[in-house]
Amino acid sequence: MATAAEHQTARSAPDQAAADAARTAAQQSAFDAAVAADERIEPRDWMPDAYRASLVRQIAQHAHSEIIGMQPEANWITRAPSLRRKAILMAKVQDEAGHGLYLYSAAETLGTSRDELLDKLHSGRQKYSSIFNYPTLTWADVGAIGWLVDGAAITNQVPLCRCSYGPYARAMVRVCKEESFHQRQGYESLLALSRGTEAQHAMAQDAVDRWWWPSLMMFGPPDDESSHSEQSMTWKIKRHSNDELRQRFVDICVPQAESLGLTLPDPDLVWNEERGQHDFGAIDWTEFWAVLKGNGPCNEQRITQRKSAHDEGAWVREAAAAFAAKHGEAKA
Ligand code: FAQ
Repeated sequence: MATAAEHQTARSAPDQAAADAARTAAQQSAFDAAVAADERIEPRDWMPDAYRASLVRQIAQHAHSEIIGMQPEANWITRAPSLRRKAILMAKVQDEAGHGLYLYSAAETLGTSRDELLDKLHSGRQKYSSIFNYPTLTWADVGAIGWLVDGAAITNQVPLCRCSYGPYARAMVRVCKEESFHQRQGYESLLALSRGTEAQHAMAQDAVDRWWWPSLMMFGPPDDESSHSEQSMTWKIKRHSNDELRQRFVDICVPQAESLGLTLPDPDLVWNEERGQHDFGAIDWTEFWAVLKGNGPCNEQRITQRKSAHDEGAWVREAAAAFAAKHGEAKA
């Protein structure tokens, strides 16, 4: 025979389900209202599971891009042409590591651990930006990365300073300030080459020829093939579509290329008076999807190097953890 308590539980279960549903609906309304009012969502606020998952996906991919992105440029640290250029490049590569740290911390506020995210990067379950699967063949590539890759990153990330998720938006403010310095140093470095000897000018032009199209791909697939854009824009994670930002970037780059005395490798690039924007040639999306699938020129090399850096750095993480534990004990 059922006890009084069991009767009580049986009676209250549907009531409980209704109460839970009402609470979730109220939380969803409060979330929607906060997003609509351009308020920030903070880590302890209620948020839909899909919003949390999409943020973890994007922030993790962004963090991974920052640390994998250290590799192509680090390739030139020991061969920088002067002490000044070397000091600038070392500072830039260190900044990228710092950006990775802010971003992993932002992702951790959503309930994931850094170990889990790195594990997903190393096992290919999370992505990093397609751009870092291209090689840096000459010193001019360092300038082209600064001008074009950091330039594209800023164009994409300035609107992220207004992202609805507070920790991500705040991280972006500092990242953008540093990216701005990176972009300027790249431009200045390319300008020096462009105005240098004939061979230096040719080297700068060759680098721009190789980095231009992959930089346009950084903004992601065209809007009609972008699986996340619509939802991310409704949630105000993204403020503009991939194509809008790509167009903005092209329009910024054209006059800068002219000032640099370099040409952009696109015969279809032309000012469209009616649109008030530049028309530009077709992007090779087959190449983009191939790179995403792991078949770019350097995918394998980047992940192998990342994993070995992680393994070789194990003693540093262990030492830091032991130090923190010792300090904790001493305090206790
Ligand atoms: N590479 O539906 P969408 C930097 C994936 S930081 C690889 O349009 P979404 C600094 C996308 O994840 C550069 N994968 O996706 C630096 C999705 O796959 P999933 C990184 C890409 O998220 C400079 C699928 O395609 N910046 O450069 C790419 O709405 C120099 C469908 O795409 C950021 O991460 C790509 N290019 O829009 C460091 C910025 N594009 O996840 C060192 C933050 C798309 O379903 C040296 N992220 N995919 O498996 C974003 O703004 C967005 O995530 C987009 C993509 C715009 C990248």
